[in-house]
Amino acid sequence: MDHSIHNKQSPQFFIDGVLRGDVAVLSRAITLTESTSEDHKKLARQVLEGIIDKTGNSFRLGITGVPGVGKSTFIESFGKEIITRGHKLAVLAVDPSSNKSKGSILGDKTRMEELSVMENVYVRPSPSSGTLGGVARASYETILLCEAAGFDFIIIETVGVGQSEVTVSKITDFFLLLMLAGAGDELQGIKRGIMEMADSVVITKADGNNIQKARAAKMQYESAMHLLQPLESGFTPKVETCSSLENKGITEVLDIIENYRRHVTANNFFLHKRKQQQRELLFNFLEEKLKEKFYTHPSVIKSIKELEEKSSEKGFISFGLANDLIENVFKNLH
Ligand SMILES: Nc1nc2c(ncn2[C@@H]2O[C@H](COP(=O)(O)OP(=O)(O)O)[C@@H](O)[C@H]2O)c(=O)[nH]1
Ligand SMILES: [Mg+2]
Repeated sequence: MDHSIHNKQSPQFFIDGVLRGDVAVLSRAITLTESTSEDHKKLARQVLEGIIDKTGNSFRLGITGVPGVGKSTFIESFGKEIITRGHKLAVLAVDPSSNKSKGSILGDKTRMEELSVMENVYVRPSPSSGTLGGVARASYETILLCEAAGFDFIIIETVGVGQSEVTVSKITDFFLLLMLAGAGDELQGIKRGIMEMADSVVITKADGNNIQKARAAKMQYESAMHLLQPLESGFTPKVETCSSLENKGITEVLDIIENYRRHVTANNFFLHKRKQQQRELLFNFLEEKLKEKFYTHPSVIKSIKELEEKSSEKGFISFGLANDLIENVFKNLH
């Protein structure tokens, strides 16, 4: 990330640049939304307000799977197919490894060398540090900016460890889970919950000696997915195998996603889900802010300390006093 830029420009400079599809300005606008400086935050808010009418018109695809499963390689190959079908593609990589050592896990292909230099493609690493709500908000705002800049297909790559994939599933229209054949669910860190969130599964690296294993895995996952609850979308999750290196199974995956898109557009689930997501993001944000404001307020810190002392004197927690503390905070609200 380029910290040397100084954002002395007016909100209109960013708004015009983003709407023009100028990726240099787009990148700077995204950096603003990620900034912790109050000036930048204010500017970012003005920019977002200025572009919001031009957002929403895209398909947002979340891709997850353990490190090394082949997400970045898949996106290289899959992204080219998306471009061939006439889309403008933005790829946001939520990759914790990119911050740390440049030497990466299992030959990581985060940079997507070929795809990132293609016309109509924009590749951007996203921040993966900070609170879940923070990552969700920053990624969501990045999506909005990319949409305003004319990108109508957005891919978010996330690592299937920890909670980041849950976050990503909350800001995307379709959630694709990549799996390795024969690695065992436990080894892949994939919990049942993640499978339940997946709109479809792709078994990667179905090439060479791995083809048979991949086919067997496909059948296993197909039957496993049948045991799960039907999805709210009314769409039956599909399982596909692919080889990103040999470019096999890639168009099939895009066909699945386009079928899904037609399906949820026809039954209105597409908009319904986006509205639900917006509501959830809003409440997550409010909860996080509320907590932060509360626990960092000097008089709350003081009151809590007193509360702890009184509770230990009495030998029990005084919920009454805790309640008074909250009531005091809200006393002045009308
Ligand atoms: N044989 C084979 N190897 C692959 C395929 N896709 C990815 N790989 C390799 O798997 C390793 C990890 O890939 P990468 O895309 O960085 O995985 P990510 O961590 O999930 O993003 C790299 O060495 C890739 O070359 C594939 O389709 N076939
Ligand atoms: Mg990767």
